Amino acid sequence: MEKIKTILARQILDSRGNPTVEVDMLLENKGFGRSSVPSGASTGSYEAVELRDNNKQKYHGKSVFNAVNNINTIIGDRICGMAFDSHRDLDELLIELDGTDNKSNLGANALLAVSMAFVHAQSHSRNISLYELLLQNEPVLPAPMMNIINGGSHADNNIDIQEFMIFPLGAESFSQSLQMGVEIFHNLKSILQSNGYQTSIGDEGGFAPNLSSNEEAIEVIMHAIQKSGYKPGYDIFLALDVAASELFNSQNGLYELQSENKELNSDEMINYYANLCDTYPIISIEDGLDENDWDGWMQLSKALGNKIQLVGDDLTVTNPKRLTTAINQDAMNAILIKLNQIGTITETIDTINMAKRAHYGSIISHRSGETEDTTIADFSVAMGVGQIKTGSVSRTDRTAKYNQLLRIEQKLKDCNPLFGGMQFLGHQI
Ligand code: 2PG
Ligand code: MG
Repeated sequence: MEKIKTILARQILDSRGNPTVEVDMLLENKGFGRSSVPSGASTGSYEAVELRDNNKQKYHGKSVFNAVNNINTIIGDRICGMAFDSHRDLDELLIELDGTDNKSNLGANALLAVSMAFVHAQSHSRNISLYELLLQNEPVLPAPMMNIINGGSHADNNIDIQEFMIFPLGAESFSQSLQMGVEIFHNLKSILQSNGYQTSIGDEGGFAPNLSSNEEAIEVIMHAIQKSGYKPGYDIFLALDVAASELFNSQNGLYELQSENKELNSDEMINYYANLCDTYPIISIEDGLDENDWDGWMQLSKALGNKIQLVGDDLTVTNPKRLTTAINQDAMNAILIKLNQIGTITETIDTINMAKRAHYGSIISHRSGETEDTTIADFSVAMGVGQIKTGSVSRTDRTAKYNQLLRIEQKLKDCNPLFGGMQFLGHQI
């Protein structure tokens, strides 16, 4: 193993114009790795801590100079000159250096940037792709969940549900699924225009019109699917991320759907979803209920867990302890995986493997604030989980990941790589 020669962190900007951390790592054999970390808007309260300076005079309190300094001094002083057999060895040292359960000392943003830069440097130094370095079993090109209508805290519109995603499970390859998504996206734009709606976009590159209800968002997407010549429920399925923790009012225990003027308790929310699933080809619902509503999640699983994928995001925050609780309570059947919710590559892989052992699905995910970093594209192929959620098909922070998946698909074409869509349909239906 090569020794780490230098490590240099800096503050850069993310896709929302907020500061974030970037790291360059150089190994003694000139192996080089660069990574930058994303940032959420609808963050779960149990996520690892994203260290911000909170100095209102700078960047509205959002600068990350402390996290950057932690890398350039505390972490750099310790790891430069050392060689690590694997990312696990490095990550364990980072966790020890931080010394807290939630990475609040050095910052999960500091730790993750180093953890990711290390695997990039390793792959460069060995002259292999990142997905090859991290490969668990067989590579699988993931089916993309493409978020073509943005609402909730990712947009300025009135829609409560945060993400309306198309999921082209009927495609035969990743590139075909992307083509379907792009065609539907452009048809959706012209349908919105001809209905007199705005086509400005939200944080994840999807349209963000003001509509009369959440259901109307689904209706226009259904129309766009049909206009593109695809069959809903056969070629294209729908996936929602409700981000219900953002809708939950802890004062009265009710979920507020403002666009529809409704206040619903957990049982009523479950009925609301059951009706939507009866009417539309919805195959996956993420964060259908609040991050603390464990009883509600158990009921939701009983009601819909045999029919669709129920995904924990804020509920489980890529954390093995929260995932263990979910498994023990049978509260969901899939987990959203965000590296910065837990803070190192190794812990993220451990969480995925725990989900696999429980026969849970895993979806590798971006954050609403992203950078040009494409680590999650390679990571999704290497983990073989078959699903990725990385936004709409516009804006470079989102398309950078899809474009990297196209490169990987091209590289793998002679071995006819597995595609997650078929894998998913094999499992679920
Ligand atoms: C989510 C994510 C990504 P954020 O809720 O799943 O789409 O949003 O990064 O704002 O938490
Ligand atoms: Mg979510």
